[in-house]
Amino acid sequence: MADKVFEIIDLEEQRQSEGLELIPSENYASRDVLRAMGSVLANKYSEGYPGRRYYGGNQNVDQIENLAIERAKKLFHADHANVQPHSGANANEAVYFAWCRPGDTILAMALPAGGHLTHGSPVTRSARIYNFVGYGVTEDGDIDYEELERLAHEHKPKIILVGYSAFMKIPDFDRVYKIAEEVMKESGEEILLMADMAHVAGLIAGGVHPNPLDHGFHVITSTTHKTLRGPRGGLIVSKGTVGNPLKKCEKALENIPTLVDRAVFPGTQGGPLEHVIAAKAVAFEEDLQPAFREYANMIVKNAKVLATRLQGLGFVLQGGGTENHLILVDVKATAGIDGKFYETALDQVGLTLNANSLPNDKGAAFRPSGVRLGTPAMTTRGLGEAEMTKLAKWMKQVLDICVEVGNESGLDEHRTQLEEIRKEVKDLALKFPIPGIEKDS
Ligand code: DSN
Repeated sequence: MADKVFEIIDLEEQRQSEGLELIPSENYASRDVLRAMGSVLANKYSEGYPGRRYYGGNQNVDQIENLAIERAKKLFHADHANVQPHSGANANEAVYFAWCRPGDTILAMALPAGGHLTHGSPVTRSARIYNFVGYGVTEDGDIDYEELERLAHEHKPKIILVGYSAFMKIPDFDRVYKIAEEVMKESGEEILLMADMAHVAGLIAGGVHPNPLDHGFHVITSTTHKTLRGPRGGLIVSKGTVGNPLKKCEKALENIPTLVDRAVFPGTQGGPLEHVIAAKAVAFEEDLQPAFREYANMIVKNAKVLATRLQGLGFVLQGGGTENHLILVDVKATAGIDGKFYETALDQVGLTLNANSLPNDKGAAFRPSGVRLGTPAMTTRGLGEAEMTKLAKWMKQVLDICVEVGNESGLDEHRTQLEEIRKEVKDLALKFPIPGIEKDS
């Protein structure tokens, strides 16, 4: 008899197929990516790096990891890639560890402004070890560069970090580079310019978003499962001289590749997940194809159309719209309800997104005033302008129901109407099968 786990996986496959995934950090990996992840590579230990392992039997694994490294370098115009981080959080942790001592200052976007937990939120390990100083965003949703500049001069950080999980503008990497240069002149100390591009890495790879490494940044961290459409995992790419990771090297920006390698293993991780690294290699090859450039372009196009349609229906959007894949709706300002209630109601019709805090949000962390959504997953399924229009219409219908009933328990009064919308969502979703789980005909 099949394990219960597989029954539940089937249910999840059905949920994904019949609903529309609007969470901007999720996507659908291809069947080849899934196949590599479920391979015998999962059986292997390979601590170390290609050609320098602490275990025997790595002749095949070495080839795979080298492929992943070479493809990642090509995607991001990098001198070096480390494909071993288990996640984006681990990738960030490794870069901090590579460059900072405990107590050193890191200047990063504050969490309430759209930054990520691992950029120094007080509840994380990183905040206990390093001294994070947070910059914010302006009224129109852009990075507050004046504040960033003032804080950089005041605190002389060891790292300036540009990265976020709820930000809709294209960062001005040149401006941050210039700020760092001025501060370095004052202090005589090198500053590491780090970009956490987890959300937009696929847009960079697809040529529709600037690449921080082309604008003087030294290192990019990322996840591999968001817009890059690979397996769940992390990645670090950098500029500099690639040295022997088994040997100590001087702390200098030029040595960032080696410092990063040493910080990933043995600094912060043990055995790499070579089945996941194989899946990263497969995804990176897919990302290098011309079709991926079209995909990246379409993600942004869809996001802009969706933002415009939502605004046309009265939705208030943080920052007035989007320049990337991500939209932040101010649900409170739009309809006087909180983001969690709206998220719950949308879930009932098969539209999955997440409640999210807005800059300077007065709502509780679990009941913030906004919701965050995006187009990477829907674009993978092939949805376009016409479907974005339908989606905005459903979102408005559900919002109106929420306003009428006032809270979650009231949703039952509109069960029939919600089920009708759910059926429309399902009918549309099934017309756009998920590439990785399409059945053979
Ligand atoms: N949890 C991710 C997101 O949803 O943005 C960031 O790592």
